[in-house]
Amino acid sequence: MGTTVRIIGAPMDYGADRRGVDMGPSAIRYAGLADGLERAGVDPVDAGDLLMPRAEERDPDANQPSHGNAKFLREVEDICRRLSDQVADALANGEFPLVLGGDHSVAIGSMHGSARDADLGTIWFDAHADLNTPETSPSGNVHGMPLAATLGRGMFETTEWATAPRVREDAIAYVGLRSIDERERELVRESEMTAFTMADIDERGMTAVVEDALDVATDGTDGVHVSLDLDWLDPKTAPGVGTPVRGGVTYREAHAALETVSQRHDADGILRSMDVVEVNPILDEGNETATVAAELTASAFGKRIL
Ligand code: B3U
Ligand code: MN
Ligand code: MN
Repeated sequence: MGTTVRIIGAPMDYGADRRGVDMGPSAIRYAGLADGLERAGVDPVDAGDLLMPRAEERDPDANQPSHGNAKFLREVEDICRRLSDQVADALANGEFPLVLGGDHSVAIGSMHGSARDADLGTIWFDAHADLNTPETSPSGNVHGMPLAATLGRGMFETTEWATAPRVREDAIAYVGLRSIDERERELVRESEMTAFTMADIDERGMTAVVEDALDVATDGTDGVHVSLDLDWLDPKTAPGVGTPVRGGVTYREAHAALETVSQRHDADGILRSMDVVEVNPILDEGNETATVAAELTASAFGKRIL
């Protein structure tokens, strides 16, 4: 029997300005996620989507002033609490939790659940650093803050639903950074995280960079969380995202990266949880971004050309 992968849909769009990312889970499923996973040799089980109220029915500023400019933080909290429970339940059942976003604020819940009973390493495939605090965020969008929330930075210091003490800061590796805000840059520099930028990928090649990222994420940890933000890819390959940044990862580099993760998993069983986020079907062209998301997920679970 192969690994059972529990697909958990988190159609969260409270963390981003542009509506439509709530349709991400449906689009990724429609693009053939389950088939791809089966062909990769794992058994997908679909847990459906977490229910969430429409953003229009909520007041984005209801949580102020306790959390500065962080919009919809009460709604994000409610969803992340439920998501954390689902991820922890899947792991307790011996299943692998695969979370489909939604915007990247869902990672707060998935990492919180994954790190309840394990010291967690993390690989963050993203154009952005997602380390803003409510104090530093230029947008107030929580999808630019998940790592700060998880690490308890700034106003998140007392946010017990978000902060996951067993997420090891020194075992977080960024891969593919190319858009960091002014004040966020200081936070990244001062942190214990390892940042591999697009410049590192240009210089050394994707496979070598991801091998190093895996070394960081597995050093002294019990397992690795992979967080895949589709804006990591170049907008020509993945146009259906809310905050595209040009100069991103190519289709082939992306597959090489996820295959490298999968090979390490085959050898050492390192993977523990994963999220696939920021697919926005409204902004997409012919469901291309969701298709790439489904394909890359299958690569992560071991789908090979031969
Ligand atoms: N750093 C900016 C933009 C951003 C972060 N994550 C995404 N966009 N997807 C911010 O709003 O924090
Ligand atoms: Mn992100
Ligand atoms: Mn991003």
